[in-house]
Amino acid sequence: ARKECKFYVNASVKDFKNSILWHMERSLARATVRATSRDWWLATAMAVRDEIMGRFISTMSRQYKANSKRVYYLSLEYLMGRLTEDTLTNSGLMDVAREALKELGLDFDSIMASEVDMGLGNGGLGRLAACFQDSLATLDYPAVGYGILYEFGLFTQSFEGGRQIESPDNWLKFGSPWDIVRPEYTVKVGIGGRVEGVMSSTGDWSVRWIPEGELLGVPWDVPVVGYGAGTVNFLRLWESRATNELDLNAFNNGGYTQAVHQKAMSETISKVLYPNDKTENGKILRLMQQYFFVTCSLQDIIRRFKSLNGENWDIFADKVAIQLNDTHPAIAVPELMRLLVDVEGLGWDKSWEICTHVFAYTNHTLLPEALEKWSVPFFEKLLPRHLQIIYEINARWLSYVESIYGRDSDKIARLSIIEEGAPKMVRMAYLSVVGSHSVNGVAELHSQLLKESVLRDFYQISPEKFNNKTNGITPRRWLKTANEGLSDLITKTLKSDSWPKNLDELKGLEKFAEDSDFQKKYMEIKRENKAHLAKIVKDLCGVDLNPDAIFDVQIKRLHEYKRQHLNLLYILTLYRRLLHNPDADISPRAFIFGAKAAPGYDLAKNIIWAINTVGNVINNDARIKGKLKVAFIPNYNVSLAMDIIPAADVSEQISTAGKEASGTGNMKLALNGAITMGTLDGANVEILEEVGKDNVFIFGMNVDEVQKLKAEGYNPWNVYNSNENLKSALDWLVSDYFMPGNPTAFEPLRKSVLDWGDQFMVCADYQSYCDAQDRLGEVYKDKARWAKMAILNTARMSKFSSDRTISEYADDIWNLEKLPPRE
Ligand code: 26Q
Repeated sequence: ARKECKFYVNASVKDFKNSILWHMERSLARATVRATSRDWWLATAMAVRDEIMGRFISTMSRQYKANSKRVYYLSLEYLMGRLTEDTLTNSGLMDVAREALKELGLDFDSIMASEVDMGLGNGGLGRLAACFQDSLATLDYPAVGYGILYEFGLFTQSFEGGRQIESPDNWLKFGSPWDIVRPEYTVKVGIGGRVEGVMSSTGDWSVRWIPEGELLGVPWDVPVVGYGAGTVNFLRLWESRATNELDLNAFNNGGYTQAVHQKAMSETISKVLYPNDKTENGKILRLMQQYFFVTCSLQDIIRRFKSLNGENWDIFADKVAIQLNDTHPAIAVPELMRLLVDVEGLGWDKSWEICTHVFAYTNHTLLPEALEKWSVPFFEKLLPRHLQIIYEINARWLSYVESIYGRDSDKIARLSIIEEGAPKMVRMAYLSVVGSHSVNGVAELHSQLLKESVLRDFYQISPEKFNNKTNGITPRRWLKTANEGLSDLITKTLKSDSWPKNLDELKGLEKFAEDSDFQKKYMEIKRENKAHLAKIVKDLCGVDLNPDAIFDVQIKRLHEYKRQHLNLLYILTLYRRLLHNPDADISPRAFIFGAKAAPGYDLAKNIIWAINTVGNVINNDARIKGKLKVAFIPNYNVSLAMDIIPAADVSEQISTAGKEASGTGNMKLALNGAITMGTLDGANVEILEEVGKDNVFIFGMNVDEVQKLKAEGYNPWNVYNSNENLKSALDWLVSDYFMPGNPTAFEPLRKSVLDWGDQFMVCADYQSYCDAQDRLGEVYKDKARWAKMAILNTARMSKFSSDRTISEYADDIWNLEKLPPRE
């Protein structure tokens, strides 16, 4: 029997088409003959929005009536991408919309391309938050995602002479049909000022924060449609605004320009997303962003709790679970204490009990330099009451530590939330661990290393807090929407269209892995996707890619630990080999990159420049007969990912073992039939476990070997001096072959892997990487074998559905029940 999925909204093509035309006239005031692509997209978005609004309202009232527990996800980032296409997929209206636009004589894909990405995130962490929202709604969990409505998302990247140029991403310039303002839930936010002792009516002394300034948080809601539209949850994103009172006071004192200045300052808080995916230390605006969105969200949570339960604080933790997406919202711990102790008048012990039952913390990095710390003087100035509360939390924590270990001053210094030094620093990860009942890593290996390294002392005291939640990705966006060809083949082959909600069904493809007819169909779709990407690459990079070449893809933020430069060294090695022997029988390769560098990360920018420069020379070298191509796609973002991933043959996951917490691009690529070329790092380890060693290429040192070599005293020069190919590649890079007249251009890159100690062991893994890449090139020649590998990757990826991840969070951490529609 054919399995089918229930959809809660329905529309005929005729009605949907009329709705588009209705919006074109009534919402957009446009005659169809004059309508632009953007107009058509907007009218289509409004037509879909109309269809889901009823589901949105019924979800809210269902959750309110049931007074069920909700999870609140606190994240500074949501990398949503475009919303319309995915909403069409999840509401089940995709085919209807396609047909409607076709009948109007329009090309669906080019209309949808008018939507600007919602790029309110840097990379993995922000995209994970977006996938989680999709799964929460799909699984009918009551949930809200809180964040900031940045006016400017992650910068737009372009290249000039191969070098990265950043420009502002003014995504909201013309508004969005997907956000709904809720002025009635506006919240007040204090900042700065001082702390005062006050006598309460009962004669007790208590403490109160008298902020110096005040501003407002205005919430904008973005609907999140679950697959089938049974549940429509929402993101609530805060925008900062100046208060009217503030203006008026200054105005009355004759300070009109001062008042306008104040207003502008208040409104900068939500202006821009910080483009770093490592901690940028000491930016006061960043701390203000964190506090701003945290207090808005907590006040909103408390308002709703009270409207349902009054002051029955005993059940707060039965109604509220709060997940901290890394330490960025960690200020929530002292802020909830302040709201409960100072504002609601609960005692410290009771408040602390509530806090530790409500909060759970997810760690996303082991890199010690990326662990967030804020200076104590900063806190003093911006959040004086919070600093007091943190000191109180720390004092109680350290006396507990002392009750276990005695006066072991070493232990105490290591476990203290305050790091001694000039200035003293608040360790946000420690604050998060102490204030939470759960601490999780994002892949098995990462969670293990957390317990052994950065949080070791905490693990010894509270082992029960620590757990793993291996990341996942939503198959709705990353397979159903992004790869329609493969999705249709899967649906036909499995005779089921419920696999997007039940990804385990993909296992049913295993029995077709060696079926030559299925292999042919599967690889034909891959080839179509490659041809489609080749057009995009031609358009964006001016580079011609041959769809029969191996599409070897590395798409992720640019970081030394991710080792895009190791990939470049192999490209140089292959190029040199081809120059020595232009007739070498190698599988033609297209190396495709997508990566943004943090604007202040010079070495990352140098690597981008090097790849572009080397690529340009290779692409124009007739001697190698097009066997090698390099394309660096500018402005890599979620929408480009949806074009690149379905076209990939090879997925580069080559971080130094122990450095990549999980990775999620690795999962998206494997699901779409790309073979992983990877180290034993992050979730690669689990991908290997799922697909089996014959269906992935593993190379390089593992974590133990990395640690051992470091301990022995690693010297990259020894590798360089004994490896002819490595030496040639690195020397070539600083000759004037690639940069006539400017041979020192890429000296920083070369120095980083030689003179500066090669922190990420590029030289150490170089030979192993080249060998694995050469093996891959040989395997690709056997078409049937390659097809089987690709199919088995798709068939065996079901573990990495974010539905599995979210179910685990709900069961193990949040104790959260589903609340499906009753019909
Ligand atoms: C912090 C303070 C100040 C400014 C910026 C930041 C900041 C912003 C973003 C620090 C880190 C990030 C993002 C980190 C991130 O994306 N980590 C990735 O998370 C993924 C989801 O768990 C993992 O798969 C990746 O392995 C991990 O690198």
